[in-house]
Amino acid sequence: VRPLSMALVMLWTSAATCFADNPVVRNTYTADPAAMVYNHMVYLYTGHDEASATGTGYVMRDWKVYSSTDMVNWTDRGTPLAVSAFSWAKGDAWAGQVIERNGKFYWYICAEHKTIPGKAIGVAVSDSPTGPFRDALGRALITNDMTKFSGISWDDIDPSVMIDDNGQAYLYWGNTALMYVKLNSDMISYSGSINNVPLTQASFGPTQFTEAPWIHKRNGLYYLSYASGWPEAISYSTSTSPTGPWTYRGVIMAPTGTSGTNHQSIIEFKGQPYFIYHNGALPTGGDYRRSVAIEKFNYNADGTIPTLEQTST
Ligand code: FUB
Repeated sequence: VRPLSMALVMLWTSAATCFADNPVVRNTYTADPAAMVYNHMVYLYTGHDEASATGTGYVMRDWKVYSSTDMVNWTDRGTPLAVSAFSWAKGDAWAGQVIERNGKFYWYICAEHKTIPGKAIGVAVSDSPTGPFRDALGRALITNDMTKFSGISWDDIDPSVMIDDNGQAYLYWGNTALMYVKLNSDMISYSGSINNVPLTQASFGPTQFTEAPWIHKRNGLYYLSYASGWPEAISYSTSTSPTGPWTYRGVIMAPTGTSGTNHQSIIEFKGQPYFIYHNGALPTGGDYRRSVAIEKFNYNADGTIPTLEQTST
């Protein structure tokens, strides 16, 4: 791993450029990567860990975005969204995801609600993938008093969105309990009830859903990957329908060893699948100072995802 001090020197000589080696961003701590392919470009939306080296909790105030045309050279596109953009939120810029629909970009985020105890999910909108983004609703889309599946106040986290081929959009999210709802085509409202997703696991423990759902579709099959157990592995299930039933398929990545959490996105860019995740591998990194990393992979012939090792340089 390239020492942070050396990375900082390189940053000063090469203003907005990040590096190809894992972790891919070395001048700041980034977490919860959500990648979006749009117009021959990959946009990588991340959380931003600002805890001190001895910190014992998350310090997360805003979200960052990077872009690349080759998954090797990354350009820092700034910090286009902060918790302060949401008048209903009071902190904790936790994981989110951006998706495009009809030329608008919707950024689903999680933050701590000011008046309804617990985490909540909001949505910001922009005409550009790099912002500026503004709160689309002026209130949260999902709050803790609407969802009673887990009994905890931080279950309304980690939104992931997919628009199916027929135009129906789905929002998934959760901690301990996994939930989904059908979004309307305006992408900022929903119809029908909030549903709990039963997942079939091979066993309890390391494969059990913890958080960080990510939904993607390939060759007519829906893939639901998620952080499982503790420390978190990344596991996945598949289904022939976005509403299940889901069949457990295995672990994609074992716990990283440097961060208790992991959080993934899975994309295909120029015909190559990528698994994007976080660890604590930078010098003085760890649970609250995480870093985004990327692995290339190929699906097995039967559509399953192989187990992936972390790489670093
Ligand atoms: O970054 C804060 C939280 O840690 C995320 O919401 C979870 O997925 C875990 O990565």
